[in-house]
This record gives sequence, structure tokens and C-alpha cells, in this order.
Amino acid sequence: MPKESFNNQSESMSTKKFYEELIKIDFSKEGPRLKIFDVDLDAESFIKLLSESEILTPIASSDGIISHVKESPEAGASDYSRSSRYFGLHTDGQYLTKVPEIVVLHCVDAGTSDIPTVFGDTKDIIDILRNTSQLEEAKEYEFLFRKKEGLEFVRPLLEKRYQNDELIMNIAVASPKCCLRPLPGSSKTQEDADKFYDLLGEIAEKNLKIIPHTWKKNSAIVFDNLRLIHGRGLLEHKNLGTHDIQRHLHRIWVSRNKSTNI
Ligand SMILES: O=C(O)CCC(=O)C(=O)O
Ligand SMILES: [Fe+2]
Repeated sequence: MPKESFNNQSESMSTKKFYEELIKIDFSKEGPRLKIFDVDLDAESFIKLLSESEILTPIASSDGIISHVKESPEAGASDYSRSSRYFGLHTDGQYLTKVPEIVVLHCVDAGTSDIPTVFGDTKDIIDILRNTSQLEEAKEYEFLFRKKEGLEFVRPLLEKRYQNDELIMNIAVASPKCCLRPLPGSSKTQEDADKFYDLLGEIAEKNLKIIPHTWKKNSAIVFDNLRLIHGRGLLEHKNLGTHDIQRHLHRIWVSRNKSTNI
């Protein structure tokens, strides 16, 4: 076999090709909720493609359309994105009125610590609750998230996905910024809600199947942010206080435009 055949096989795809793959992904339909690519991502041209796209809408976070997940000396202790430390399972952008549907993580530099990004499926949590007759109780609570400025964002713990009837869970596990509270009109107490939040933490820790992804330069993961929760590090990394100043990921939030159906 000529040498070039080997070279071509290991080449990362271009930004344009990645964009073309991304527009084909519709997580509101049946199929895998996480896809892995190998992309030589050019941030500027990717921003341009997304900004001009009729199929996808980029959703900026506080540092723009492309966030840089990496250690920053100015970042506060609760700024988990600008860090390489353990980060509990969560949904990205919960504080936005419309939670970003799709998250892209792309590895600029894998760093030195090998700390993986981990993924879990909230459907598994919902199934466990259903099988232990606790799903009805879950419908009694709403989930609270406190933003950096101390404001709160509240949404029901269980919700239907906006494109279909799929049940999704709004949750960040064992987070000091989050809690549950009874929905207005519920007979549950705050104590019940606190116990239920602890129960969800236990399920995530003991029963949830976790998929770890160890990064290599140029690997990219596209995942369903409405259904999967993700975090940084396995439980064994929780108290390690890792500082990997080299580890650097791009993080991009996008949603599909409602009317497009390709
Ligand atoms: O660094 C990681 O592995 C994940 C980062 C993350 O979840 C975030 O910044 O929202
Ligand atoms: Fe995240």
C-alpha cells in the first residue's frame, strides 16, 4: 500500500468538513447522544460558519462563541470552566432561558494530567427512579441554579424536550450552587427536596454508567446537552486538587434552528 494511504487515514478533518458533519446531527431524533471526531479546528473560520449558518445558532457564553476551558490565574474558586480541577456532573448553560441543545468540546492541548471529561445519561437516572417508584416524587420538585452574581435560575426537575415528548432531567449533581425545592402547590417540604437532591447524587455516584473520554489533541466530542450530563474527572479525582496549566479545550454551544429539518 502506498505510504500516503496511511497518512490520509490519520488526518484530522477540516473545520468545514466538521461543520458539515455537525449540521447533520439532530439529537431530538433516535440515535447516539454523543459523537467523537478528529478535527483540526480553526476557531475563526468555525465562528464564521456558525454565524452564517441557517441550520445552527451559536450561543455565546460570558467569553464569546468559543470558550476556552483552561486554568486561569484570575478565575475564582467556583469558576470551574477556567480550571482543570474536578467538576461535578452538570448540564451546560442551565442559567440561560433556553439551554443550549448541543455542546462541542474540542481538544487544543490534552495537558499532562490525563483528566478525562465524563458523561452520564439522565435517561438512566429517570429509569432508576421509575423502577424504584420514585419518578412521581421527582415531578414534585424544581431545580435551582445560582449564577455567579448570586441570582437564581429555576426550572422543573423533569421537563419534556421542546421538540418532542422525551422526558429530560434538569440537574447538576452534588453542586454547592444548586438545590431542589418543592414546586408551588406541592405537599412536599424543603426537607423532602433536600433528601431527594442527595438521592440523585447517590444514584449518580453509585448507579450511573459513566463514559470517560481521555483527550488527544484535535479530538472533538459533540453531545446532547439536554439529555447527557458531563463533568471533569472520575470520583477518584475529586479531592486530588489537580492543576494542569497545559490542558486546554474549546467549548462551543449551539442549538438547531427549530424550523430546519434536513
Ligand atoms: O474540562 C472539562 O473536561 C469539561 C469542562 C466543562 O464541562 C465546562 O467547561 O462546562
Ligand atoms: Fe460543562
